[in-house]
Amino acid sequence: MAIRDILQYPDPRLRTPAKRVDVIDERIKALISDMFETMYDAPGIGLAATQIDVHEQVVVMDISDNADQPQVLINPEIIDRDDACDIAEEGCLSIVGYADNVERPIAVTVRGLNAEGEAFEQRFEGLHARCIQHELDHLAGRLFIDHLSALKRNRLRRRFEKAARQRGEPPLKTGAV
Ligand code: GNR
Ligand code: NI
Repeated sequence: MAIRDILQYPDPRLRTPAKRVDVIDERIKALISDMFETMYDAPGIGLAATQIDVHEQVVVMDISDNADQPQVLINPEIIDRDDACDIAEEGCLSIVGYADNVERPIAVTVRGLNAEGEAFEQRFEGLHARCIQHELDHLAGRLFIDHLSALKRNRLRRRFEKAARQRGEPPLKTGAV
């Protein structure tokens, strides 16, 4: 088990679409275990493999107060979404120090595999539904700030590029984020 580093926006690797998992082998099991350790340590209520620079469709989630409801979603797909939306504040372990309101469907039905490789289909509501949509965005290379206005996003990009420069990271190619 190991806590892995979480990529920080505007790292262009956060834009990599994740590939489907073919076989749930020891490597994927170790990945899941490291993802839980990294998520609980942060702490966060969800983590997509993308965030630790592994571009495979794996999500871990636990929205409970006691860290006792771990859930694994492999190759997750949203197969149905409610028409009704609500707006609530989101944050992201890859965009530390910024939170904002995002509008999303209030419930989604998800199809995928669990940690044992068994197929599931489940309807999620409330914070569960919001977290899943946020994590599935990560697997597609999207971030919650992509749902904000272009004005806000541009302002945030400049702010986080400056922070990255101050950490001594190399400048990005124009248009990379
Ligand atoms: O810890 C997290 N909290 C959160 C709050 C509202 C909506 C989504 C989230 S997910 C976030 C952890 C994270 O960045 N997952 O990708
Ligand atoms: Ni996130």
